[in-house]
Amino acid sequence: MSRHTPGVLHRRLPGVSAHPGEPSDGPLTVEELQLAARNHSMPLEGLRQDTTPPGLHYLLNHFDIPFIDADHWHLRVSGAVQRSLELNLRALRRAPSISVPVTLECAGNGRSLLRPRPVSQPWVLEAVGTATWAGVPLAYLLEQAGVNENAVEVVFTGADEGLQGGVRQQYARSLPVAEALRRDIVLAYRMNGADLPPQHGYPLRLVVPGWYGMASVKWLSAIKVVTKPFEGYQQAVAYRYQQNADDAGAPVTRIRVRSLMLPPGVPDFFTRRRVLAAGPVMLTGRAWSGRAAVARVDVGIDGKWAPAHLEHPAGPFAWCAWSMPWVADPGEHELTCRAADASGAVQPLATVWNYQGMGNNVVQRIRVTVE
Ligand SMILES: Nc1nc2c(c(=O)[nH]1)N[C@H]1C(S)=C(S)[C@@H](COP(=O)(O)O)O[C@H]1N2
Ligand SMILES: [Mo]
Repeated sequence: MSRHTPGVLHRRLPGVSAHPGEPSDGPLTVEELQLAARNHSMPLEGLRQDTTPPGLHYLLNHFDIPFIDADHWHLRVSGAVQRSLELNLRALRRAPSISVPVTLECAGNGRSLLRPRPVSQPWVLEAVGTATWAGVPLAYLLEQAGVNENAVEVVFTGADEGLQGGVRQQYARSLPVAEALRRDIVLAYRMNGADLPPQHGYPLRLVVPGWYGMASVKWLSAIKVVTKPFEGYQQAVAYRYQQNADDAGAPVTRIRVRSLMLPPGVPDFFTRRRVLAAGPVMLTGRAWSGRAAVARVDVGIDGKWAPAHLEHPAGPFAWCAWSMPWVADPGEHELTCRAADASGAVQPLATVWNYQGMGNNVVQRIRVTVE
């Protein structure tokens, strides 16, 4: 290594490449297994509940969960503002508050279904959850600070730190100013009515309804209003729709429309294949989109589609329940569900590949044996 290392922030460790590896057709690696053991998805039976209990809500942490002493923690709001702010947890709890039901989904959900497989957190289809997040509206704090005319983005930095792509960093993401001023973005100190659990961002996290999960920065330590687009790793390198490693790609933003079905019957322990008794069964699930309201869900049984009944969601960015009765006849069946949103977007029937495995909202297929 050079003796003239410019500083720890952009130092690349010897032997660490910019990417975890090229997409692979090989078996799952030990590194993917290690990530899968640290981060978990929502068991599909979590689709039964409107609100996902914290232990069932999916989890994605890039680095270590920081240990934060809330008595000495504070949030700093600075940069291109009229007056910088510094607030502790008590001050935040005294500020006006809102409570927002939000479906969060990891942008990498569905990654393991791609061929070749982008090598990272190996999600299947369940990196999703819906919680009620309560705290201070971000817009309120930004208005208190007074955003300058020349501001373009707001950068959110978490207390967690590590290396990714050989780059030493604190987890950080930005939002355009206009987006940051939305009334429903919350600096949450409560999840489903309780303090945030450590793994979900204690004591304070950002929640950006409608955006894939990477925008909702946990363990928030600083908010900085900036006059140039933020170029941090999680903004400029990760979370891009790329065709190859050299493609600058387009930024990943809002959640694409998706639906999931609660698998009927009982699973086989190892294969998760379902076994179901013949006769009437109510097929149920949830559907969501961060771009527009869910407009319809169709359920496919052995390739034959019929519309499901939709219920109202708890909020504009919370999933909605759907159901469809089925009379299961003995034999092997394939069950599918497919949602469309009010923008006209519909889930693809086949995977659409990209280099980082982002936004794969392909339909779910469940094999069942009816006895
Ligand atoms: N500080 C910090 N915030 C973070 C992350 C992280 O690793 N560090 N992961 C992001 C990603 S990629 C996702 S999908 C969501 C996951 O939120 P959850 O674990 O509460 O479900 O948090 C986001 N916020
Ligand atoms: Mo994510």
